[in-house]
Amino acid sequence: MMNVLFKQIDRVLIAQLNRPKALNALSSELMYELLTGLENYDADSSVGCIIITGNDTFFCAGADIKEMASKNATQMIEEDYFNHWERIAKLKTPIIAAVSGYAFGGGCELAMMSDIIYASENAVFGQPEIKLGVIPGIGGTQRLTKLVGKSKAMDIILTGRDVSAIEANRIGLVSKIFPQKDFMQHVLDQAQKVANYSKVALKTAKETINQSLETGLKSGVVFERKLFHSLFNTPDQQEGMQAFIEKRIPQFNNFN
Ligand code: DAK
Repeated sequence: MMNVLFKQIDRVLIAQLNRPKALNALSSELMYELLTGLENYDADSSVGCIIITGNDTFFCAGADIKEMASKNATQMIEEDYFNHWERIAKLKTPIIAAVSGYAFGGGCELAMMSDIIYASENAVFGQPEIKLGVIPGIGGTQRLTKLVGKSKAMDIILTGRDVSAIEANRIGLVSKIFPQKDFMQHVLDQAQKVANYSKVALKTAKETINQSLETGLKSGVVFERKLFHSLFNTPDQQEGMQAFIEKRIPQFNNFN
């Protein structure tokens, strides 16, 4: 069985985790399929936005505990376990995590590696690794802290408690909550909106926002301005501004 189902709707690529018997736990096989699939679509100019999702009741219950359980530290270090997952964070196309139901451990971390997290009303987030005698290992301690601040991150990671969609939205983990009914349609509408903009502008915006997490304000603003200037060398800038002046919808280069 395929662990990930890929489906393209217009300019939006939907990657649906599909390992229902293990609540979409992230086995090596599943991650291999997800990573290679996403990297291929990332390079495809017909894809302007990616959605990663699960199903109505679970997004993903985390790294595969059964696969990890018997490993020792030597194996983990030798394999540099989880290191390759960072390839998701390197993708240039905007990624939306559409979370309905559980997003625990690596599932929550996968969502945080995405650019936007939309949650259904029934979404539940958590980093329960502490209950297993470990800590988040796919960026959770770092990304959660950057998103919600030290105090909340400590509370969530040290207690391993559940975080409801409402709380996740309030503390800035989630971008927006949509009703459970027609959740995917709401997400798709947002994704279509993003996907129809200029891809080069989208990639540049994503890169610039991510840079703000790595750099101070002054150099970050310089970085932004340089990329802003460089966009004036793109046909999409010409088209976008000309269309505004002529009061028509822009036809970005994506549609070649
Ligand atoms: N891995 C493997 N199988 C899982 C799983 C997981 N994460 N989560 C659920 N399953 C499996 C269950 O074992 C069960 O399989 P069978 O018994 O039917 O064979 C099936 O999915 C259905 O699960 P439940 O029967 O438990 O379903 P419930 O609805 O009762 O409960 C639940 C749902 C999500 C509350 C519960 O399944 C649960 O608590 N799951 C574990 C959630 C969790 O702890 N996630 C964090 C995973 S650990 C590191 C290395 C590793 C890590 C960190 C650092 N370093 C290298 C530094 C760990 C990372 C993680 O993500």
